[in-house]
Amino acid sequence: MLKKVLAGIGAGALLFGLTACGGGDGEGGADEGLVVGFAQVGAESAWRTANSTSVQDAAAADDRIAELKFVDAQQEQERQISAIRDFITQQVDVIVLAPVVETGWTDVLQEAEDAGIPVILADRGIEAADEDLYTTRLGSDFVAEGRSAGEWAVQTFADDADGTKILELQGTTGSAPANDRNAGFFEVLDAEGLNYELVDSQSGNFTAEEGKAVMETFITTHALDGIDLLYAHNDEMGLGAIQAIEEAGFKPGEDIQIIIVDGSKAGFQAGVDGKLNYIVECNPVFGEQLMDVVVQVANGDDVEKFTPVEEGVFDATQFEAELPNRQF
Ligand code: GYE
Repeated sequence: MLKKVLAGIGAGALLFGLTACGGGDGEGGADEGLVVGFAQVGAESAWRTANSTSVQDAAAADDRIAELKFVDAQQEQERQISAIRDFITQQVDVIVLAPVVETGWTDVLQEAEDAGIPVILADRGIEAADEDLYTTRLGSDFVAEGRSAGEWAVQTFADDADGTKILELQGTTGSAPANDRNAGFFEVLDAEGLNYELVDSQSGNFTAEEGKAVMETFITTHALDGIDLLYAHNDEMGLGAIQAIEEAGFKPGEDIQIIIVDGSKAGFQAGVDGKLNYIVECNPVFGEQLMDVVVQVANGDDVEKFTPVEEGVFDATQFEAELPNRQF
C-alpha cells in the first residue's frame, strides 16, 4: 500500500532510504507490495483490449501489487525490448511479457536474468530454445485451438468428394498463436485424411483492416466460387473478411463457411446473424490468475512451466445462447 503512494513520488522515495521499490531481489516486498512491469502486445483486437483491462483491473484490486507499469508496444517487438530494458533499469520485482513474436528474445531476457528479475510470459509463448529464460507461461494452448478448428472442418467437410478448398487468414507473422493455430489445424486435417486444398494463406496481422484487405486480394486472385472454408486466426480478421465477402456480393457463412478464433461479442453477433459457422474460444480474462502467478514467482515458489487457460468451442446451435455470456 505504501508503495502505491511512493510510486508517484518516484526517485524521491529513495532519499528517505525506502528502497523497497523493487530491486529485483526476489524478496517481493511483502509489506509494500510488488512492482510489476507488463510489456503488452498492443491494442489490435477486442481480445487484446479485454486482456489489458483484465490485467490492469486485477493489479489495481490486488493489495499484493503496489504498481503495474503498463506498456502498449503497438505490435512492435522493438518497443517491447525497450520496455523490458526500462523495467530492468527501474528494478521492478517481476516482468510480465506478452511477446509479439516467438523469436529474438534471447539477449533481453538474459539481461533480465542477469539483473535477477524473473520474467513471466502472459498469453503468447516464445521459441523453445529460450525456455530457460522465463519462469512460466500463463495463456492459451494455441495448438489445441487449431486442432479444435481442424476437427470441425473435418466433420463438416468429410463428404466433400471433390476436395475442400480452404483460405487461411493467419495472425501476425512469427507470433505463437499464428504458428500454432496453423500447425494444430493442418495436423488434424492431415491426420484425419481430409481431402483438401489450401488455396491461399496470408497474414492479416490480427486486425480487421488487414484481414479485410487480404480477403479482397484473395477474392481478386481466386474468386470465391468453389471456395468452401475460410479459417481466420482471430475475430477481427474474420469480421474484416466478412465485409469484403459481402462487398463482393457473396453471403458469408453460406457461400463460404467461416471459422474464427477468440469469441468476442462482435464475433458471436456475426454468428447469430448467420455470417460465420464456428467459433473457437480464446479467453483473455486471466488477470486475477496472473496476479497469483506474479506473487508466487516473486516469492520463489515452484510453478508449472505452462498453465493453460480454459476455453471452449461453439457451433451455430450455440451462438445465440452464448452471446449474453461473452465478456469482451
Ligand atoms: O487471438 C488475437 C490477438 O495472442 C491470443 O492476439 C492472442 C491473440 C488473439 O490479437 O485476437
